[in-house]
Amino acid sequence: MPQSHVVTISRFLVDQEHLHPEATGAFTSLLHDIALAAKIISREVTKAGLVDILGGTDEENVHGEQVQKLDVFANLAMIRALDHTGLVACMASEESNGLIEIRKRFPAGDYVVVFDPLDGSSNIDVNVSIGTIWSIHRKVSKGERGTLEDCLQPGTRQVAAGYVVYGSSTMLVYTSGAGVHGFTLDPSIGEFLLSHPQMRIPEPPKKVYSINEAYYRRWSPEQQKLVTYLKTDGGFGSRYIGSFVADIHRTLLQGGLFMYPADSESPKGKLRLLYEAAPMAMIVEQAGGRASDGKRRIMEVTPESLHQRTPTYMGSKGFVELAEAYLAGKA
Ligand code: AHM
Ligand code: MG
Repeated sequence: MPQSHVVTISRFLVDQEHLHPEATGAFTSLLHDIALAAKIISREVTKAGLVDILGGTDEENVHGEQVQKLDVFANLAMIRALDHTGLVACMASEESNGLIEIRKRFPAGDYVVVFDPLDGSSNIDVNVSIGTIWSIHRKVSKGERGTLEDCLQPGTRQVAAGYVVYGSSTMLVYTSGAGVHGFTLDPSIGEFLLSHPQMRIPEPPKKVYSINEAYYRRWSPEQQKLVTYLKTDGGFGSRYIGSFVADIHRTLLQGGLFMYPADSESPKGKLRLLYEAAPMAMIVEQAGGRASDGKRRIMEVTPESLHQRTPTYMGSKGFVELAEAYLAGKA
């Protein structure tokens, strides 16, 4: 690629900012900080296989440092990249039970960041792709510091959402409501480079469904009927990585239908609304797809608690609508 065509994430964010004369630069700076955390987590993820050589969790490594579990490390990397910036009012994370307040010695800002620092962590030990998911809201409460109310906003109020997939390469994909853009990390220069501008789920999509089919017996008769149709008369193929970020990334690039339904043991499914489903819903919709809990847009659901779960159906619009029709008993 000629040098003039290389667009770093920094340049891209600044160019986007210039499209909004009212912008203060705070939002650009926030995305920058998240990209930095992603690079730090990525570096650590690529070293994961060396843990047994360098020392395991709760042990000291060869440098005399305590080795942390990767998900704990990722959580701290996100918090540390954001808490001192004066841009963030409060945060919430899959790894932290309650609200993450900004420490008193740092100023608080106008944005709220919620995240799953390392999703799919059961895949770490087998060297399969994992990811980070994040979402940004504007603070709505009146006080100086953020509150629970600021975190518990519906997906429609997100000002940006994104994910990082640590795969054969590390990619950062984000939307701020004007399309979805993907950047690939060039580890030799430590920069995310624009590789996938204006991502759209392809039409016609690849006919692929993605679900943990081992739970078949726990599903509703409607869910069973849907999957039976997809793999017989529907003519669909199947792919399931078991890493939400990686499964959605494939769905964005190729099309398909990702499902994590409710079942008799998990009446609300497994995935978390606030920092897993809602950010991915914004990205999928921005890429021309649909994201539903089986009945309604995930984006329109107001969370009642930080770690609330939701059934999840995402991907090519027509496929998600087909799933909704089956679940409503209309197909
Ligand atoms: P985690 O947050 O504990 O990592 O769990 C979330 C992961 C998702 O990445 C993935 O879609 C799902 O769990 C897979 O679950 P299952 O093993 O039940 O199919
Ligand atoms: Mg998770």
